[in-house]
Amino acid sequence: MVKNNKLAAWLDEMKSLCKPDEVVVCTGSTEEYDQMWELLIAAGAAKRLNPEKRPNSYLVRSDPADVARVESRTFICTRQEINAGPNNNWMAPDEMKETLNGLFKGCMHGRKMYVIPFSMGPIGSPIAHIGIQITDSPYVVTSMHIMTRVGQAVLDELGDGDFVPCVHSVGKPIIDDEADVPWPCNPDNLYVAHFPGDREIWSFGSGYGGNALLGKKCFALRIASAMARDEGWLAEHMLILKITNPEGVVRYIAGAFPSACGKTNLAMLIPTIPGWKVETVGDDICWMKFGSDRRLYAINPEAGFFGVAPGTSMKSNANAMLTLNKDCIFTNVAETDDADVWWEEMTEEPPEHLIDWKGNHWTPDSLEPAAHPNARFTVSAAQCPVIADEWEELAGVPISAILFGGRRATVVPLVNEANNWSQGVFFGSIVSSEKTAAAVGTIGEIRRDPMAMLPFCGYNMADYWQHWVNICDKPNAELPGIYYVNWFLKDDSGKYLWPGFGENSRVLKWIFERCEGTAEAIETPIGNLPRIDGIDFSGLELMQEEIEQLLRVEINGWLAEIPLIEAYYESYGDRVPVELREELGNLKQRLEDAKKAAA
Ligand code: O2Y
Ligand code: MN
Repeated sequence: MVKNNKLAAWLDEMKSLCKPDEVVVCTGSTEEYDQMWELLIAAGAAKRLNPEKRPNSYLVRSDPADVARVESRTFICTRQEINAGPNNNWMAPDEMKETLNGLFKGCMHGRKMYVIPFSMGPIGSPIAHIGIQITDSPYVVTSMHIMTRVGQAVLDELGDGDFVPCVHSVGKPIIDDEADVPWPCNPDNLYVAHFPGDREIWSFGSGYGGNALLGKKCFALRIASAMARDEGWLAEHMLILKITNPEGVVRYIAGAFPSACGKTNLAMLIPTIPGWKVETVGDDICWMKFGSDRRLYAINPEAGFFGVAPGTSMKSNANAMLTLNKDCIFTNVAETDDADVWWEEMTEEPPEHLIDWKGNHWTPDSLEPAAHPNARFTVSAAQCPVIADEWEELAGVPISAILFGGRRATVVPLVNEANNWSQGVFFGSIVSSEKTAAAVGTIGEIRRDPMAMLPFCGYNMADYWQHWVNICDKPNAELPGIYYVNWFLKDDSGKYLWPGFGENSRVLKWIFERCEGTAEAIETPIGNLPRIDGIDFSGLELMQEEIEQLLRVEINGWLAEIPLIEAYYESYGDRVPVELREELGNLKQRLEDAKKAAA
């Protein structure tokens, strides 16, 4: 029952605004989950998969106009535009509230309003926070059951405390008993609006993923990043790994990677080096707060994985595939003739016949992909065969190292250790991927994705960097080491130099041993690199020349990068931390000195 005064008043207000036929407070029970599926099946949005092959699993087809996060309709509503920064779309809070009040008026007519009390993080963790989402989408209820912790236990934990109100509607009231559509949405009036000042989220018009499951990107990153700034912690777009060495020593590593850099694969990596073990704590989001020992402790605020299906296979990510054997939701994948699922690259050969994500017949001769490229699986993290025992530890896990990774064919070496915290923040701020293929010996068009947070930082990116810099002001803080990694270097013929996947464990081993103080590094103008024999490359078919390329300090390449970074910093104006400008200036000086010395 609802005992929280703020919650009771807010629910009354939302009920009067949205005018649902009924209000249902979600319990998080299995019965509730099953009921939602009955509704979705009856509506024609979902289908139960073959229970022999995929027990208790469902296939959902969304409206083809509602298939992904929509950054162009995502807004940060701060009083002053500069506080949202050039990295965000901005609208003044009053103006946005007026627009939303108009859109939400009567928007749940003919539908039920589900009230979802959810915890981001294990219930009761000092690092966790609570949200309440209202929604008119049963699909959102099922997904929130998997992706967060839902129900009465959350309300009990909340007591009279504060929560983040998350208002969601698919934006399609049912008027005059008209027939409903299988996947109601309103893409022409889409808004995903964040109010960091009031710590509120309002989303209208989409039922899909990051637009609609408001605990994920909206709360756990955009609103939480602003909360973290105000309260001295970090809300990051990072995976969390547990690594155990052959002697049984354990360390935890967090890592930020932009999309399409194999983040979920790294989170579930199967190491190729004997005796080493890698387990998963989280695959997408990481909240870190200081513990009483002044170390940063991390939790995965989510309870499930919402992963991209296409490209996932026993070869690329066996642990993800094994996670998906039962109790899953698949959205916009293809359906096989025996009522199972398929997506591109799941098997080497595609089936002879499928029903594609739009519900049409599909054969290997079809011109369109069978699954939508952003087709997703939703599954409980507890089902992952390599989930770490302590993944729900209330205190979190102590982080020893932070990885920042991009996708660069040249210039950025396989691994580079920051000399200190501010150089590490500098690395995070310049993380980049090539948008276009680079011609041999050139740099392709570069897209910066600082800390992999470009679409997810809930305030001005330059202020966010300052917050990162300031983290080291905590007296006697024992901060993690910071490492810039790049799995995507190519040789002159355009072939990847590094095999990636499980072999990334070799780089993790070096980082682990740096944390232990047992591995050596060479100080270079760009940071601390492994010696040429510092990484265990044994058993890999790498030539000496290739190893040298992987660990090379490309003085000219970095010098060419300096004006690009200067221009990029300029685009964030005078709020860029002086510490980062100094890092850039010092890097330039060291590179010029090294060039002179080599001449
Ligand atoms: O397209 C969406 O709605 C989801 S985007 C997403 C989902 C899971 C993990 N990461 C992401 C992302 O865009 O980083
Ligand atoms: Mn993500």
